[in-house]
Amino acid sequence: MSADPGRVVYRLGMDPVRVIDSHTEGEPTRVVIEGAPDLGAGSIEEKTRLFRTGHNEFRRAVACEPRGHEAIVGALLLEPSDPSFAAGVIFFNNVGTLHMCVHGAIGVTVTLAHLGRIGPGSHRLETSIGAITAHLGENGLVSVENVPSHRQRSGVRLDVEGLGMITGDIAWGGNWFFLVEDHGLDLASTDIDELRSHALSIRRALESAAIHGIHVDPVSGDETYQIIDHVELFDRPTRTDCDSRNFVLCPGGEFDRSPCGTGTSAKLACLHADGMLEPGQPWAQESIIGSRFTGRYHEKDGMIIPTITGGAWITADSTLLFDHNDPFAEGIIRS
Ligand code: PYC
Repeated sequence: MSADPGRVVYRLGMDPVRVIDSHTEGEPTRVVIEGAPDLGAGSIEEKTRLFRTGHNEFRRAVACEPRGHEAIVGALLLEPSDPSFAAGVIFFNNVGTLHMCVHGAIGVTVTLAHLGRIGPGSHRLETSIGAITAHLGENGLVSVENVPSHRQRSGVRLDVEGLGMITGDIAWGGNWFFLVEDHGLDLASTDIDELRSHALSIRRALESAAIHGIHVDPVSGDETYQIIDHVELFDRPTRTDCDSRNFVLCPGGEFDRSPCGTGTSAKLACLHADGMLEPGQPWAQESIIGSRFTGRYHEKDGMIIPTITGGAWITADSTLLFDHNDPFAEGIIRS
């Protein structure tokens, strides 16, 4: 961490930024309501690219300390490209943008309801990797129909410092995941630092072995390598109403307090590929802090479409202020 106290770092024209905070099964979401940078009038893909490449200071100012913290997922609300969407959204965190974030979509949905912009029913959200649908129930629970998900490889052997040889699956659930059952660890909420450190070692081993997710462009068929930036470990559940318990390492090094909606989608894709879960059959995923999502899927074009259900609660409606002389107006960068 560093800052030159004499340096004036306020240079972005960072006007006050109004945010609404919520948590989804323990995992925080910060929705930017006012004060976001102008991303032009292009497509959501173009706006996401502009935000990713040109607005790191804004992203860090909102997501990182001292106004935020490392576990926050931000959601930038945008005018959607057509009125069939309730909103466009870009998800981001302490290190960059996220392809998708299901707990964040649940947080966005309760935030839009809190603002009186939507009521119970189904609402489409536009993201750079496709449309998702959030259903807000009368009971306050939100079900998100996620993007198509699939398992790319199974039985991937990986030599990991501190764990030895492990086996995992690579799956896409809106983000890339390496899913591991045979890690030999107890997923205890008292051991989070140790779990984090092992999950980071797994991610380093994936990088060293040049193991990637492969994105296939649906139109051109072109393949691009994408980093596997989420690691998901599984264990037996402690709750009697769950099928499994997980620990999820997020891209910025934090762990997901919720069971991770894209991670649960990746898990459903693996269960489907192994013939262990039928379409429509519920799967209840417990998080490392004991919260719960339920997931189901239906099949479409050789992939699965997961629907993930959970609750979210508003925690704050606030305005972030940026003093011209604040050396950490653009967030604290951890090196
Ligand atoms: O719920 O998809 C999710 C998610 C991704 C990163 C943190 N939460």
